[in-house]
Amino acid sequence: MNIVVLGPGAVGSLWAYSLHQAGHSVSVYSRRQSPFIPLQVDQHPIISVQNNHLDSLRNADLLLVTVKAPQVAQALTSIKQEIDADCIVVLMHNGMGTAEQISQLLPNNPLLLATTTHGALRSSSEQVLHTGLGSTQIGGYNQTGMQCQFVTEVFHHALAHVEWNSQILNALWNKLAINCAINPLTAIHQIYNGQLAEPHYAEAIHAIIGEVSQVMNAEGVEVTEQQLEARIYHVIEATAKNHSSMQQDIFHQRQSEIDFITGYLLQKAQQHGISTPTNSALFKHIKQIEQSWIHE
Ligand code: KPL
Repeated sequence: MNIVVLGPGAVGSLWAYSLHQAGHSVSVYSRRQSPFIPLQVDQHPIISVQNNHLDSLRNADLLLVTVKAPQVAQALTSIKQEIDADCIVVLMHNGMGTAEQISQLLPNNPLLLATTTHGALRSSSEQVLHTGLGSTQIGGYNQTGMQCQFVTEVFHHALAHVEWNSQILNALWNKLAINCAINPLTAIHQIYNGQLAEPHYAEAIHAIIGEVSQVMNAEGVEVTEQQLEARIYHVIEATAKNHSSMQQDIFHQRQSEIDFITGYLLQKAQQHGISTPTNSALFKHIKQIEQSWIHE
């Protein structure tokens, strides 16, 4: 397939490299200016892929979008004219809310959503470390996207394990719940994920989960508070020595994904008339931190 990866950060580069090694014609679109960029995963051979190559984009069968949620709409708007109406668009990032934006921007394209638990870390401008073997779920968002189940094989062949999920929004909601509990707290307190297991965070986590589970149920996602709590503490333990993406964004004074994590939750809660005082306070706190940089 002709595949373009939009936003070759750590996860995007891992996929670009893996899809290239699986025999596909892969190029990337990035903020970098050079016509070719080198890619390497761990100690595997370095490859060179075309960057910002208009013809590759025009001929793309599949566009894998791995920029962060706040950049998705802007990145796709800038190249919209060059995307063929048959090109399959796959969104892969933390958070929710971009699918609504992109299905309006590219109404005719098959739209798929994916969530992955692979760990990837950029160690230099060309090298990415595959820090954790994970799995990926993928599913259709619109009618034509739902007919693209074959993409599962393409992705699975490149970087196992990949499963088709006909209820992909449920999977994204479950990931969102984990991000709502871990990301704002670790960012505000500037702590490792594992520190959230300390007893003084239990009350806050419990309150977050209570609100998130109500919104999930109202959205038709069946889940109990107990199930969410068990999953969240499992991730806290499994990623104990990691910093969350929001902790990193706040530390480096970069715009966080709060609008597409807690912000998305609050938007849905409001539509269902569910009160969310704990998540609202966390949302405001992160926003205040982000706004304080502007005045520095
Ligand atoms: O997805 C994550 C993130 O950091 O954004 C978790 C699961 C919380 C792992 O750090």
